[in-house]
Amino acid sequence: MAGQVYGGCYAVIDEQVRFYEENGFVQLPDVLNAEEVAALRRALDVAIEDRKRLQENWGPRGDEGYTKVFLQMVNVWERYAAFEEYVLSPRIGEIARRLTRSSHVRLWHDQALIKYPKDSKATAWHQDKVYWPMQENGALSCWMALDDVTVENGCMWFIPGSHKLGPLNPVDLGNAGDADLLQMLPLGGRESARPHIAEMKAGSCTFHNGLTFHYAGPNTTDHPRRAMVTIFMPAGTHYMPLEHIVGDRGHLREGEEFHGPLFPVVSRRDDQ
Ligand SMILES: O=C(O)CCC(=O)C(=O)O
Repeated sequence: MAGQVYGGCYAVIDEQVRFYEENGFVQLPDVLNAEEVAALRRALDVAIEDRKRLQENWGPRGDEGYTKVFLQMVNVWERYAAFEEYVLSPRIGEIARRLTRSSHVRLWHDQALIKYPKDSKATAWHQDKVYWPMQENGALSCWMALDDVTVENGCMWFIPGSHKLGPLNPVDLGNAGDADLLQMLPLGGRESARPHIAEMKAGSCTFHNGLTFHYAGPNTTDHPRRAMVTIFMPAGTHYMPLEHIVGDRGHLREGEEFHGPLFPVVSRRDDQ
C-alpha cells in the first residue's frame, strides 16, 4: 500500500519556499534516510535487470546519443510497489505542494535516470517545461540522489533565476553536442549566469521549476550515478497537446484540467 513508508513530514521553512520562488530551485538535505535510499537502490537494480531481460524500452528512445546521456525509465511507479511507495509518498509530495503554495499536487510522471560511467555525455542545459503538455508553468521536479553526487559523476547544475526568462527553445538532449548552450541565454553568458552546482549526499534532493535552466556533466567516475525524479503539477494545471515521452496517457482534451488515476493527487492541503 502506498503511503506506509516514506511517511512523516520534511519540514520546509518559509525561507526555503521564498528561495525556491526567487531562484527556481532549492536543495534539501537528508530527505530520505540510509535505509530508504538502500530500498530504492535495490528496486532500481531489479528494474534495470527486468528491462534488460525483457528487452523493453521503458524510456523514450534507444538512440546512441541519448543513451550516453542517461538510461531513462519512466513511470516505474506503475510497475514496482517499492517505487509506488516512494513516488506517491506524502513526504515528497507535500514538499512540492508547499513550494508551489498549491491546494494539492498531482503526479505528472516519474523517471529513473542513470548516468553510466565511461563514454558518458553531459545532459545539456535545458528547461523541462518546453517538453511538457501543460498550459501553465508551475510544474516542478524532485531530483533525488540515490548516490552521493559530485561534479565528477554528473550532479545537477542550476541557473538561479532563469525560470523568470519564461519558456525558450527546446534542445535535442541526445544530440546537443558540446555547444555551450548557456551562452545563448539572454543572461550575458556563463560568467554572469553563475550556476549553482548541486553536489549532495544520497538521500538529499533538489526541487526545480520546469522553467529553470539545468545541466548535469558527464559521469567521469567508475560507478553509475543513480537519480530518481518525480514531477508534480500544482492544482489548476491544464492539458495542452504536445508529443511527449509518456505519450497521450490521459486522453485529455485541450484545456482540460489534469485529473484521474494516471495523475494521482499526491498531497492535499488539510482544509481541502
Ligand atoms: O539527471 C540528469 O542528468 C538530468 C536530469 C534532468 O534534466 C531533470 O531531472 O530534469
